[in-house]
Amino acid sequence: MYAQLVETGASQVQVREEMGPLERRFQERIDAGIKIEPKDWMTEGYRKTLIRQISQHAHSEIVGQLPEGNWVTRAPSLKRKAILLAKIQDEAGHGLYLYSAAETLGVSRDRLIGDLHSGKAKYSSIFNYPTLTWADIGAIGWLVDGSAIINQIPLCRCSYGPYARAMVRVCKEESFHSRQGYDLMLALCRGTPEQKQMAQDALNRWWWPSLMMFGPSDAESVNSAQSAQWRIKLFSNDELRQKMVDQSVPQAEYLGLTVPDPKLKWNAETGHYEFGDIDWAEFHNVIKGNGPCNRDRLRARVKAWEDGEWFRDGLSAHAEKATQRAATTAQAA
Ligand code: FAQ
Repeated sequence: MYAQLVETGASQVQVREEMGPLERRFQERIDAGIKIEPKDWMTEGYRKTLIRQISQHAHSEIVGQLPEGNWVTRAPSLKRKAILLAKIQDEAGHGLYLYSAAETLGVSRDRLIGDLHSGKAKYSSIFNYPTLTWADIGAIGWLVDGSAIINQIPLCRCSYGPYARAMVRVCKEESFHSRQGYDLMLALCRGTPEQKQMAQDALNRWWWPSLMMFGPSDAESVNSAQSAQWRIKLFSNDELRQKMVDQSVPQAEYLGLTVPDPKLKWNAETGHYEFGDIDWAEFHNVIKGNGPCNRDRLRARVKAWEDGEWFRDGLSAHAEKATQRAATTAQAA
């Protein structure tokens, strides 16, 4: 039996009264806070939504290495280089946990990677902006990893077990990433006037794209209502974006920097900052593939995949031989 779908603004959600017995039982488990595990029964919509979100998330981690990788050879000290290398390596690890979590839903990693390389799959808009100066590395840690943590802490409690568990470790590592970014910004802001200006310029360029990371406004978010019903999303895009603004503005003040938003204003009644309009045309343009670096990012990923083919083939041949050897030894015993 198919559940009836009902329009709720931009989204559609399943009406409980119209659910079949399996769907109802599934939703009741989610409502009771019981984690869904790979071998449990789940609706096709839930499976597809998770494959979409987890794979986009994995792609973001992998593509997200590229803007920072641009500065490994130019880090200003050995200490900063070691920190940056460790961070970029962590991002690769996050991608791997996430691809593994997606695979538990019955999709192959090769298909997911194929979708990224063909331009079919999305990844976070933020990684399509260039890293023009060393201060951009600080701004990414502070604002981009800071936003990633705000978005990902609730995901540690999401309904799908493998995704929730992967997020626990990811969030711990993101916390280190965010601190190193703020520490870098602090060093620049306590440095020469030119260094402080470099930090301000990075904040100017990364502020608005960081706010866009949280996705379209709630009114425009097509997936939110259903993902909230399935407890994949525990907070809305706008709620998380507001948390990011409320957290980052005092941090910018401490650095002595100005947030590039003339409409930014503290509202004592709501206890939140009010902020200006996001340029959604820019956001849509970037996710359509027309941001400043989209083409470069995909080209770099495809090249890395092609360059690594001989190594993957070698690993597969070695694994096959090891399996054959183990089978021969077992037969002989
Ligand atoms: N960029 O209906 P909604 C990181 C798409 S990891 C591109 O609201 P949903 C770590 C969305 O996919 C950063 N596309 O969608 C790091 C959907 O299109 P679709 C990644 C976006 O899924 C730091 C359409 O718009 N984090 O930074 C974006 O309910 C430093 C409608 O949107 C995650 O992936 C965007 N910003 O909510 C690494 C977290 N926003 O798929 C390296 C997990 C929206 O229907 C260095 N993901 N879209 O064709 C999520 O929480 C959610 O997927 C949202 C979007 C909140 C991103």
